[in-house]
Amino acid sequence: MLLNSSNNCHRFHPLLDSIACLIREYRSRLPDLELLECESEFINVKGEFNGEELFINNEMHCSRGLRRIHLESARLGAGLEILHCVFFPEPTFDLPIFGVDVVSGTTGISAAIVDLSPVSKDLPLWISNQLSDMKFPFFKKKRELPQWGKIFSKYALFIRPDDKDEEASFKHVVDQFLQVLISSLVHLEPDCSDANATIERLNYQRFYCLQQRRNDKTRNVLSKAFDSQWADIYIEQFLFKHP
Ligand code: BLA
Repeated sequence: MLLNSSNNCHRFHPLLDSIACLIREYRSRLPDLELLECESEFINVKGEFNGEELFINNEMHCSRGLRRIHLESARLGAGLEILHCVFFPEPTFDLPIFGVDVVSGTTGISAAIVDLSPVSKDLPLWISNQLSDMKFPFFKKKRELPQWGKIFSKYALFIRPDDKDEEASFKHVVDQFLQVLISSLVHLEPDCSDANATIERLNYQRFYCLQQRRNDKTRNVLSKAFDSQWADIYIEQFLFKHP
C-alpha cells in the first residue's frame, strides 16, 4: 500500500475531520474543479517546537465561479488543531465568500465559526432568503465577534460547542451553508469583468482580506509555531492574499 505523502492521514479532532470530509465532498461536485498549483512553498509546511511536530497542510483548488477554494488543516503545538476553509468567488459572480474556522485545544473546541459573507452592501437576495428560512439550532455558548468581524453577515454563527450534539449541529449548519452556496453557483451566469458590480465585489473581497489579516489570534499562533515574519507573509500572501 502506498503511504499518503501529504500528511492527510493525520487524525484530527473528529469534528475537524468530519467537516473537512464534508467540504471535500461538496468540493468534488463543483463544476470545472481544478487544482491550483500556486505558491507551492506554502502547501505543506513543517516545523518543530519542544519536540512536538507542527505542520500545516493546504489544499487549493478553483472551479467555475470560485477563484480560490482553500482548505487548511494545521497542528500547531500544545494540542492546538485548526481547520480553516475559505471559498473566494470569482468577482464576476454574484456570490458571497464561504468561510469556516474551527479551533480545537487541550480542552476541546474553543471556537467554531461559519459564514457566507457579503461582497457587496448585502448578500444576494436569493441567498439571504434561503438563510432566513433556515432553522438555526440552539447553542448554549454563543461567542461575540471581534471588532474586525464586521465583514461577516448577520447569519454568521460563532460558538463554542458545548457537547457532541452541538458539534453535530454546527456541522449541520456548515452543510446547509455549503448547500446554499453551491446550489446558487451552478445556475449563476457571470457579469462582465469590467461591470460596476464586479469591481464592487472585487473591492469587498479586498476589504474582507484586510479585515481577516487583523485577527491577532491567528497571527500569534503562527508566530509562536514558526516566526513572526513568516506568519505575516503566510497571512498576507497566502491565507488572505488580495485578489
Ligand atoms: C479565532 N483563529 C482564532 C483563534 C485561533 C485562530 C487560535 C482563537 C480561538 C479562540 O478564541 O478560541 C487560529 N485560524 C487560526 C490559524 C489559522 C486560522 C492559525 O484559520 C490558519 C492557519 N478565521 C478565518 C476564517 C474565519 C475566521 C476564514 O481564518 C471566519 C470565517 C474567524 N477565527 C475567526 C474569528 C475568531 C477566530 C472570528 C475569533 C477572534 C477573536 O475572538 O478575537
